[in-house]
Amino acid sequence: MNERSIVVTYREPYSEQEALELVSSAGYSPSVSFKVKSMREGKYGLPTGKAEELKKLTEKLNPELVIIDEQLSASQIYHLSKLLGVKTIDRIRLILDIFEKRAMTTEAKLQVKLAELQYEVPRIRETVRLAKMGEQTGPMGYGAYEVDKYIRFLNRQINGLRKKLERERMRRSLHRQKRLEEDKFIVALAGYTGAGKTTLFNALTDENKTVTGKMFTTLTTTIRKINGLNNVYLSDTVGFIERLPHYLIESFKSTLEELKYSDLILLVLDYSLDEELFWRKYMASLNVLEELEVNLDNVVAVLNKIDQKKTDFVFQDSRIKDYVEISALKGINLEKLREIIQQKYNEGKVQVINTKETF
Ligand SMILES: Nc1nc2c(ncn2[C@@H]2O[C@H](COP(=O)(O)OP(=O)(O)OP(=O)(O)O)[C@@H](O)[C@H]2O)c(=O)[nH]1
Ligand SMILES: [Mg+2]
Repeated sequence: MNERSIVVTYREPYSEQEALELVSSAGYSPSVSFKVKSMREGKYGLPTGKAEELKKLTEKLNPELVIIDEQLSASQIYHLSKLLGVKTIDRIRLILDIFEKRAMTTEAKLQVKLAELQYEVPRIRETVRLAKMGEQTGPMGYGAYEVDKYIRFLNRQINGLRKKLERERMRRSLHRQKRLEEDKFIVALAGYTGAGKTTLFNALTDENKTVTGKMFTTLTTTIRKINGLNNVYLSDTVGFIERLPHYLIESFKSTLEELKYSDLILLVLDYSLDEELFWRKYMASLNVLEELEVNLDNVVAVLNKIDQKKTDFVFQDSRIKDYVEISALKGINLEKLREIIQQKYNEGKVQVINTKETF
């Protein structure tokens, strides 16, 4: 796929940069950005004046696709694409496009399919309703039977996928149970997409998993033993992003639950970012962890990419007390990280013994 596109983004440089990265990760390129202050209002999502301006730009550039870097309602997408006369997609569809490209395992494919159906169903209904209103061909109910039938079919698919994923969840929980019985200590990597989780995973396990500059390179979970530490295993999984809709987290729950049930979480953060963007991504990551009901006492902040650190702000947050600065790529401070993991493992063991004594 190689489409010429216009991407509508918020004005802040980091929003534009992330939007362009998403667009390129989805395989759409090259794109022209069109900046706006607001994308969550009115008929088009954009203020009417801006929508008109965008229409002029669209006429001039004749792109194949317009991407709105925000979640729009079905009716906003409908009205905007009608106004522009080109295919128009929103941020969620864009992220789903990337996920669809990356999904390699059966589980990841099921998860992406579920998220897509949950995205599409309310939109199909709304789009059909609006199209009918516009056409004015007889009563509103015309064709409603077919649409209802189709939506019922999609809902059955959703239920089927949920059941399959539930079985996958059970399978995972059996594995977890086994690991628990074998006294294995599970360390999970979490963090924003592109923070360097897989690079760190490879460095600590001698694996050779794919690392790219593209977003959402990893969608599935892999677990491997950490070198040089007995009984300690590391899991790498899907990255986070800002403004992630709830149902996307919901459909990836069986994968993301690895975080909830791990003994220790390494929250990998890109410490080379400027301060504002660093905290933004940190907050987005904390939101996901909170949504998964992770206990923040079990989280260590791993401040990655110190080889590239440009500004001298320091990490400090009362919610996460333990932290370590590393470079996964250059192998800086990895020994220190191993020591922290070992120490947490020892503490964990003590806790287990105590609990056993108490009961
Ligand atoms: N300079 C520098 N770059 C790094 C470091 N660690 C990772 N990177 C780069 O950051 C980019 C993203 O790395 P990944 O390991 O794929 O990131 P990820 O967190 O697994 O990303 P997702 O799988 O998309 O969630 C790659 O280009 C890496 O080479 C580091 O310590 N220093
Ligand atoms: Mg990765």
